[in-house]
Amino acid sequence: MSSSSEWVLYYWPLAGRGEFVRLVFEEAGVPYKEINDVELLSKNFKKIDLPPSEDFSFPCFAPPVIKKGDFVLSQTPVICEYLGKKFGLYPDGGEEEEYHARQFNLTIHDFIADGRLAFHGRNHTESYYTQKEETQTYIDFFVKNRLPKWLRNLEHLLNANYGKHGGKGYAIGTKMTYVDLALLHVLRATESQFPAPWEELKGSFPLCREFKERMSQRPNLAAYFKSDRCRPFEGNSMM
Ligand SMILES: N[C@@H](CCC(=O)N[C@@H](CS)C(=O)NCC(=O)O)C(=O)O
Repeated sequence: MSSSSEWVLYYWPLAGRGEFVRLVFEEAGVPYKEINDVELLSKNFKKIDLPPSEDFSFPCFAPPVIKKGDFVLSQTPVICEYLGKKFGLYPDGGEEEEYHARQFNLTIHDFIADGRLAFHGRNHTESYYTQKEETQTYIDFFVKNRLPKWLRNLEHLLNANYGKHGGKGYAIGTKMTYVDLALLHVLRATESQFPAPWEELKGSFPLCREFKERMSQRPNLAAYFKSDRCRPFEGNSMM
């Protein structure tokens, strides 16, 4: 049971997409409780023949899901935007900037989804370990063709914003937003999953590298990364 004033995050007991949401809570310094019970999550989000057992006031397809009182929300980019707005991690430069933030955030989520698919070439709902050999071709293709393209776009986005705002160092506008946290997460996941290409490509993406180092040192985030709340990357799907 959770109290009506408490934020709850439902997610599998791993980093995964849940990490995007955790970073927003952690940077904002807002307490949250996690429910990582695999049986409960499976009942609600895996078994197609059962009605949801947990009290979700609005149907959700898959975790991460957040809940506070009666309010329930899923879809990671939407959750992060919603929490960002609530916790002051939201652009303040007007409507166009808000949409640019959303564009940037969704690009990051496309990158994560593309990377994940490469690890699940035969069946995207089955574990990587059941298709390790078959999917290696997809991983190789991703590393050669897709990874540099995604990173190039992220580098361009940072360059464009830094140029516009005299090198303020954020993804969007002149202040920290939920997009910075999403970008930090995807860059950490990339480095962890693809250490050799990350090293090889370092000359091509200096802004991304500097951004990742700098953001990781923000006090709340640095404390989180050192804490046992922060789970290691799985190493099997860029998450
Ligand atoms: N677009 C959704 C995707 C959610 C998703 O695929 N969640 C995974 C874990 S990262 C899951 O549990 N999927 C269950 C399923 O697709 O059946 C989001 O960004 O939140």
